Amino acid sequence: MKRLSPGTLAALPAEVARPLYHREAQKVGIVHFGIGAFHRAHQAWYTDAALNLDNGNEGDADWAITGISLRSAGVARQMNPQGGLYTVAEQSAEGARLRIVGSVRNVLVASEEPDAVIAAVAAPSTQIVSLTVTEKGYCRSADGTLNFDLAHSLSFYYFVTQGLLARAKAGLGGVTLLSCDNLADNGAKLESLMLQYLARHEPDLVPWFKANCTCPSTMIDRIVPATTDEDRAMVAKALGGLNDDACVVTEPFSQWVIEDRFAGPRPRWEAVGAQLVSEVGPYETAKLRMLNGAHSLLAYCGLKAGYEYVHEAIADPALRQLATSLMREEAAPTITPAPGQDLAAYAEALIARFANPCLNHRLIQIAMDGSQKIPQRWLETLAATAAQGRTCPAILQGISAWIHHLSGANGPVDDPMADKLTPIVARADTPAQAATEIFSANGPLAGYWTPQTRDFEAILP
Ligand code: CS2
Repeated sequence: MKRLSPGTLAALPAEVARPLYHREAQKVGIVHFGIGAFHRAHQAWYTDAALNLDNGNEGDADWAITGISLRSAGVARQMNPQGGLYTVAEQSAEGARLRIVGSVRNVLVASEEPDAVIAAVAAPSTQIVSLTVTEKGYCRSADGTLNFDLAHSLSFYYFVTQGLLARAKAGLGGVTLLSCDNLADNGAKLESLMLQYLARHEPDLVPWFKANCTCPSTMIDRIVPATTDEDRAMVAKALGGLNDDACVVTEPFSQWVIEDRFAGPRPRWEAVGAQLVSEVGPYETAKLRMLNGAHSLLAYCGLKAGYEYVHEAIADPALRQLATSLMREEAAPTITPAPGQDLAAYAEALIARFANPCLNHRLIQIAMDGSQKIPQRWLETLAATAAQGRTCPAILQGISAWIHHLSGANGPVDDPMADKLTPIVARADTPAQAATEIFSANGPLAGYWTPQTRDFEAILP
């Protein structure tokens, strides 16, 4: 079967939207670390729209993206033979809408071509280095500082540093480092971690970095399940029989709130739906504590109840009630909304998004890396609520189900801290005992929240 590529683009069915700009004429303006499904359905999709800007406006120019995979060659093999082209299929009960995205120029595998990655960061046309490396990709220790054993020569820190060093030597300007991961205060965190790395490995670059680079915070939101063979078959059919190995399936909804603090030029993302604001905090906190908090709750409690997908779990009245309580009664009261931000309406919209019957979003996908996700999704809410003299029964039920997950109930535990967490759970007599140890002052998740006995008595057997 033929494959999607620049040469087969003209053969696509007319209803499939495609790039209207001259792809080859664009310079690479963005280098992106972590070119997984999420980036392809989100930032690359916004950038493609900015390059298009077809409402009578001329598109932006020179924002092509070079994607970087740190280790795996899988995405490069999917995308490079297709000239970087891929399909974004938006799926809902109303049907599917397909668009071919053209903003990605190529994918480099850092472990195979490290010099090319450094050269991409150092190229004069590069203005933005963005990241979706997941929570664990930031290589933090339990106390939030940089773990230098993890941040070695195959981490983004190394490649960004080498690229910036070359820029400084060549007398080029700095870049904007744009974290697009689900961390609280992701820009400030990235800046602090980057400075810790530079102070140890390239101290002379610290003043240049401070003077020439910025790290804005972002809130990114779009539900993007891992692509399956069925998804690829559905897309091939809709493309009139062309295979697309790099396609992604997502929901119609998307949101991107970006702190407008760039070191240099940026695409006109605000013209294609992104919100450029001075303060991302309230959006980011609401998204992490409500959407992601409810997601993790549905994942652990849903798996315990025998479900496989998010839409199945949210259809269960008891789990739906639990997710609603977490969002409305536990998380929302800890958030100071921005003007016009309606948290009750947000919770309602989230329930509807979780119920999308056309997205096969696996609970086990959300359940991975719990140790990296739970602090900003649950523990910050628990700590803020405890300070107000209240407790969070829904989140505590989530913690109980997470401990059940750590016992291996849903298969091998996929978490960078599994070697610390699973032995605690294995030797504890009760989930309450395991939780007490995990969150205690010497435990693997110390420092976020200290459970009180009353927290567990009511919930955990
Ligand atoms: C999910 C997120 O996998 C997970 O942990 O909670 O990836 C979620 O789908 C996105 O943050 C939605 O924007």
